[in-house]
Amino acid sequence: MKIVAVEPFILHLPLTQSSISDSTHSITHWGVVGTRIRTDNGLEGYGFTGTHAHLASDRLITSCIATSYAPLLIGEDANDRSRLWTKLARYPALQWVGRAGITHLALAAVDVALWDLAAKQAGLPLWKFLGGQGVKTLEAYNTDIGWLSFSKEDLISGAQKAVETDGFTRIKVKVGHDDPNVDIDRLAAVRKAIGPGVRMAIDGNGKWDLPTCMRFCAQAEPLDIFWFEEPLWYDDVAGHAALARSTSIPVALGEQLYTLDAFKTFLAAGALTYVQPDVTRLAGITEYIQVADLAHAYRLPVVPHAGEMSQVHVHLSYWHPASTILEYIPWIKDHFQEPIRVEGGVYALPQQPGAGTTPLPASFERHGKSI
Ligand code: 0YR
Ligand code: MG
Repeated sequence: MKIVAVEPFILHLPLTQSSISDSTHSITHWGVVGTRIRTDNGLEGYGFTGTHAHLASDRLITSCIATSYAPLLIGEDANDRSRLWTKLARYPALQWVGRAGITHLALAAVDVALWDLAAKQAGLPLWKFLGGQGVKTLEAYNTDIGWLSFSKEDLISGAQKAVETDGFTRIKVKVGHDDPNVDIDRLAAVRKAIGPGVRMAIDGNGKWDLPTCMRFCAQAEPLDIFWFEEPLWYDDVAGHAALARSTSIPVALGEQLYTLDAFKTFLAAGALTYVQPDVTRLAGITEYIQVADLAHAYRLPVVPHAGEMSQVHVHLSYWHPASTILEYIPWIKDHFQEPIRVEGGVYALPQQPGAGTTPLPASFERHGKSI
């Protein structure tokens, strides 16, 4: 299966709300930035990273794919995923300018496209191609009800609807106001509205410092918080370890970690409990598997961050034995040949061959940007 074309693309897909904010970002669109890879047997693989739909930085990613990676891929055997990953990641001139960041996001897209191709060639959904169902039931948690930009009233009614009407048993609420008491007040109101049985995680998106987090956690503990995600600056290993020691609320992170080595450092320091790798920020499925295996060796749960809005992670989570639950944000699903589907709080098992990454032709026409 020889690679004959590498064709990068940029899609800017509108959110289901007009805009949302967490503690550090405000966005109106999700960026699906990646590549199609064509092979001589007529197959097309798709892989992409996730961005905040900023055209200038998205073009840095597609430029890396088009000008640096494509020449290294054309003519190669698409089935040599591991060899090609190393060829691209360790190409001396590229390694010099980026072991993380833009080059890594670009490599993520390429690697996912190669896995998509392999599964399509086998005629199997990725989870089956990888070895079948290691997890019986994959529960979804709803992030889309909990944005920081929502008023307290909207937050409560959205959480109630997710639980009572849609059947979610898990939700996530964003925190990170300048005054943490505002967050305590919002979380207490949500807990009161949804009752004690629903799992409620929270996500700070790296905004607060250690003393703020410690004080906040002491107040939040009675609210039965399932995990506190990205409480501190993304790279602060010692800070997360100190926080983890000081509170009974489990720490979660990973969506901003680019490498296996970064996960190793956090895990070895005892700085996190819920491990959140993302195929769109790690260099694809190849590196994701290494991280999931590493977490499994620590007997910690793997709960991927949905940089691809779970189109790929639903396959990986149904396959990998360390997976327990998966984030749900329904922003981009309807732009794909096989959209993710959650019913009664549980993910449907994908059926179509591939990694779930093939966008619809109409979405390219309506939302494609020039690279
Ligand atoms: C919006 N999920 C997250 C979104 C989300 C961010 O900026 O990208 O909140 O990725 O933290 O857990
Ligand atoms: Mg997060």
